[in-house]
Amino acid sequence: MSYFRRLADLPKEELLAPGHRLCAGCAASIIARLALKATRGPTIVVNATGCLEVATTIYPYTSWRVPWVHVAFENAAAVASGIEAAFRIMEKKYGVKKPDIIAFGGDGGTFDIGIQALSGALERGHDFVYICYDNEAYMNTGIQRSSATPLGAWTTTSPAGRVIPGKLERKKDLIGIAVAHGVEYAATASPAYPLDLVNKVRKAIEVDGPAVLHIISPCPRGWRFDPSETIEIARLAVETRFFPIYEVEKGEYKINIKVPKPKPVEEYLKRQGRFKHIFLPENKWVLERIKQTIEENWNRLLELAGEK
Ligand SMILES: Cc1ncc(C[n+]2csc(CCOP(=O)(O)OP(=O)(O)O)c2C)c(N)n1
Repeated sequence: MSYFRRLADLPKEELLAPGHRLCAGCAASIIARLALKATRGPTIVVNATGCLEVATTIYPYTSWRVPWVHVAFENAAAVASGIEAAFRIMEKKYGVKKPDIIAFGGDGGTFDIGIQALSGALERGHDFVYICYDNEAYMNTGIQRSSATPLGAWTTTSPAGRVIPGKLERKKDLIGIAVAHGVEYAATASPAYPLDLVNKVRKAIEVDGPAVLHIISPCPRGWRFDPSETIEIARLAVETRFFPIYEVEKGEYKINIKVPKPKPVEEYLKRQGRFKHIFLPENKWVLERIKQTIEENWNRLLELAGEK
């Protein structure tokens, strides 16, 4: 079910105010703006440290037009759990309306350092939405690799050179991890498909229990592309099957954006300086491995979605 059919149906109100200090072209602000348009209100946002948090709340200013809680790097899901548990009791005792609770974390704060808090919250079944905006590295502290950094990408801690050709490991399957906890709703999204994104956030909010969204968040600084190209890059990630858009509802996988004729992944990789070295003759094998990874992942999803 789609809550919003056209972009014109989205609320005009901006709950993330302009004037924040995120970089030009940063997708995290687009994702946060869109996600807040899906909220029913009242809403409470919990934000793990990372670019989104530090750049929107430089003292004494804030861009958040909803109640917002700063938490440490590792415990966004734990704090969201506590807020939800408190409201559950207040609802029962005093009839207070439970707010929409959204936790935002970067990939470092989600895939790596916040994974235990997230796992605990999902297992306990708290009613909240966890949104990972995935810029595929620890950007706020200077582009260090995370377990969400894709194979072959240059970062400052997976430097491409004579010793290694960028990151040697593959990306972790965050949605698979969420689904393994038995969550009712988990999905991926891209800011290049805003209606799909907003409708998924709304669906995640409406679920009675935890829901996890994994959203690709192109980063001009860390991925090395021009800030004007963010949405194009976010779309190419989908059109090349590099970042498939799918959802899992009560364990059932569904690919939301079919890509029958994928564009060559080179079109995506060549646009980003972080993959520049992949096109050197000695790194041909890395490109081949990237292609193989994409194909394996797509086939895995087709199988899970019963489309094979
Ligand atoms: C326990 C802890 N370790 C390290 C830091 C320093 N730190 C702050 S933000 C950040 C990077 C965050 O990366 P990510 O979650 O991917 O978000 P991004 O900055 O990319 O938006 C780090 C390492 C911290 N605040 N707390």
